[in-house]
Amino acid sequence: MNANLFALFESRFPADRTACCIETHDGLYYTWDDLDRATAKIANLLTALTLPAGARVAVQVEKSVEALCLYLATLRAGLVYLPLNTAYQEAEIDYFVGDAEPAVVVCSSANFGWVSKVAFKHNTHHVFTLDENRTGSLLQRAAMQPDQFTTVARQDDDLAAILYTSGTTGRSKGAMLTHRNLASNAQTLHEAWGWRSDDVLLHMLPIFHVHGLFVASHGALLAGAKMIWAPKLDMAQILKFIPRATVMMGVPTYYVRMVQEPRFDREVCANMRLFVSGSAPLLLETFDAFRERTGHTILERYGMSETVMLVSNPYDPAQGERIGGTVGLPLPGVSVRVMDGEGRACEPGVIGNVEVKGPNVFKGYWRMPEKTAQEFTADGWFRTGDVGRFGAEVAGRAVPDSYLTIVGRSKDLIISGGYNVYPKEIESFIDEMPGVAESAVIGVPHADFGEAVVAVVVRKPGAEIDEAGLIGTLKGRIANFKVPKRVHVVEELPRNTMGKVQKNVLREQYNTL
Ligand code: MLC
Ligand code: AMP
Repeated sequence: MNANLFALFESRFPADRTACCIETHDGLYYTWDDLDRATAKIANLLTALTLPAGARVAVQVEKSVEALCLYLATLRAGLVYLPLNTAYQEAEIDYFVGDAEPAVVVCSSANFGWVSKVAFKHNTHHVFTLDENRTGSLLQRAAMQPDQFTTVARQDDDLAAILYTSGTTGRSKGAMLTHRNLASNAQTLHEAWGWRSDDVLLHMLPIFHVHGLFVASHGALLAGAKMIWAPKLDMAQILKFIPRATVMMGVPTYYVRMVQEPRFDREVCANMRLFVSGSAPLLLETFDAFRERTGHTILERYGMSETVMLVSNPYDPAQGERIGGTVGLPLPGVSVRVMDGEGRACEPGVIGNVEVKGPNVFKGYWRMPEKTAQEFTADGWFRTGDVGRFGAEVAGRAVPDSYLTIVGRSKDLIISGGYNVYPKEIESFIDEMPGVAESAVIGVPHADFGEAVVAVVVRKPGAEIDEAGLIGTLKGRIANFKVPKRVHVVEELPRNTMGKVQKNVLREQYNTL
């Protein structure tokens, strides 16, 4: 059997391929036949480049149906997909391209000038453009290719995608995901969340991270269900399309904004079957407010780039209640344990490190065998870097011992609006700036983004540091969501007796924006 993930999707295409597969926010309709032909053409183009096995296709483009087709075509051609956040700037892209050495880079035509320079510098000779209005050299070249393609045979363990996740040391790591990782997780979620062929997914997430690219798109593709495709979070479009949708997924900021919208009520979401939240903690107050407003109980789940989805609140009430503040039960086939500092399993109610195992757990970090080895225990469990507990209680309510609650992170990580920001990376950019002696970057509570990035900066003797100037410089260098919303200039950073910066002290001191 062909383990290629695309072969699995193909096997689930509906019998009527003239049915609508994707409807866009601006009124275009793509049938399942269209999806088949478009992916075949791009797969033929990629194949014609005669790339070596395992070649990477790095993509930084705005969201479009054609961008999804490029992802699917890469799978279909047996190559490895490497999605990149559109907010990344030159220094960030330079690192990813240098590290991953992709054979092909696809970018927007607006960025072609600098992206192609970066690509050529790293010996990537195939650079195509793709824009959200269905133009660019990729589609021009693909248009000349045949519209049939036999999906390339892949083994379970072959790479399907590499997802870069920032590292605690400041260097991003490429998480290598195999066809089996993605296929097993998609099938598990298909069952667990009761996907149906008559579902309609309102797809409003970006497609360069796990949540939008895998969890949401794979769900609809595997069910042979239709998607309504919108470029980004937009309340007007939610109000327009949700009456026809049955499933929607979002990071917590999506739900915060929905409950703030007075017109978002029971009536507009009467047709909905399932709202899923993940990528960051959903506040209990948002969970409660959403239920009160709409009558729907958000299903919160927990996962990460290295593992796809791990734990989910139940879909089916017969399997249990959705409990706000918890992330639910380990998904079928996924094992989760909470361990103390000595490598012993914690009793229910006791907080410890979350470790996981299963067919969904990645193959390792790209070209970082030591880092990979460090992140796995001797008995083969992956250390998530998240801290949690089974059971106990949330907001005074008893939680069954089978339910996991994420209470924090052992990794120094900020999650802002569902995007990960590693303080170390931002600190290294700030520390290079003139007048800066050192810095500490922390996350503070933020009503919209959950957490916001704040920098505490020590100036060199006699130097002046201007908050707006520092923020302005950073905006030109790193992705906008990583830029601190505030900069506090101080004389020195609080340190413990070991000389380590006490970020908890800073978080208390600067806990509002
Ligand atoms: C935008 N801005 C942010 C931000 N997003 N600041 C902090 N954190 C964020 N996440 C800033 C911009 O820099 C800009 O500032 C201003 O907000 C307006 O930008 P925008 O693009 O118009 O914002 P908006 O469209 O409102 O975007 C917010 C958002 C977006 C929440 C819709 O961030 C988003 O789509 N997040 C989803 C992330 C996601 O898909 N995560 C899944 C990861 S997978 P300025 O100053 O420049 O004007 C994963 C695994 C798992 O974690 O379990 O799923
Ligand atoms: P990423 O590296 O972008 O894949 O982010 C994964 C991280 O997001 C996890 O390790 C968690 O810290 C966090 N995360 C994902 N889902 C949840 C959730 N439902 N609750 C709390 N944290 C979450």
